[in-house]
Amino acid sequence: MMTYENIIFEKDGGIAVVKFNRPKALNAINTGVIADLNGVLDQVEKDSSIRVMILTGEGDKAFVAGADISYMVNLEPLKLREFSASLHELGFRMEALPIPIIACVNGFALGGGTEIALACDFIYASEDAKFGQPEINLGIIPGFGGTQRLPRRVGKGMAKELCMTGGLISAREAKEIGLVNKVFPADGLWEATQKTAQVIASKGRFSLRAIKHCIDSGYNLDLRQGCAMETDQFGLCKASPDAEEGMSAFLEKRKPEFKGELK
Ligand code: DAK
Repeated sequence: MMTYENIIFEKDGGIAVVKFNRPKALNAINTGVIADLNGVLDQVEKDSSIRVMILTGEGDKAFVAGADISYMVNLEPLKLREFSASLHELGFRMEALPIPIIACVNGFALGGGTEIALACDFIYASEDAKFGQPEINLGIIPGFGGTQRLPRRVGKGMAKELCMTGGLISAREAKEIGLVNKVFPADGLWEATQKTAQVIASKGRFSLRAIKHCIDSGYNLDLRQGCAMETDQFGLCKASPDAEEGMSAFLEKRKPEFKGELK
């Protein structure tokens, strides 16, 4: 397994555990983090034994406290634009990954931190996690999807309030607005996330990919086009041995064992 300077990457059965590892800078994102995460995604894409990925932060204080301000402060506008583009490419890559990604938010998830969590499939958070888009306090705007993915998740009004005030919200408030799926006491977050990851890892790879694709791509289509896409993906499931295994297991009153590969 390759090692990275800014990220810890471990495999636990079918689960890839990926930790942002710059705890002294509260795991702020710089070009090194982006390069390392791209390297991890290269590895994960090639390893068919990995069924699900968990993204979290090293240390007990932060998931990611945003883009690295000490890096951004010296960038010319066009370089800053390049930095934003590389982050957007990373977000699209995470969404295109054929396996689910769970954001396990264990502390501050600010600016780019909230945004990278939004590029994951769903978010679990500890009670003391904090979310927000404080870029406006720096005289800039969100540059990694905060004005785009956030309103799609929580609605335009709430997204505007968060981006325009730069205020932080608690994990409970984040759950109330639909940003976070579930909130756990800090010492129970990891176990709960792992448990859900294990449930997902036991499912069929093709079904997981098809669900992710249908929900993400279908969200931007009208209902009829989205349903047409679902119909195709539904039919395609039969191309994977997992469909036969799942239905046979039900009829034979046993637990299914999904082993299908992506075709
Ligand atoms: N960047 C760099 N260093 C950071 C950082 C960050 N975002 N956040 C924290 N640190 C560093 C602190 O500077 C401090 O370093 P030392 O002084 O120890 O060397 C260390 O982490 C511990 O932080 P504090 O001492 O401040 O800890 P506190 O508990 O007092 O406060 C805090 C925690 C999270 C409330 C505070 O650190 C804070 O407000 N941090 C900044 C949060 C923030 O504004 N985040 C948004 C960043 S802007 C774009 C792409 C993406 C984005 C924008 C544009 N394009 C490229 C165009 C996204 C932008 C952002 O994310």
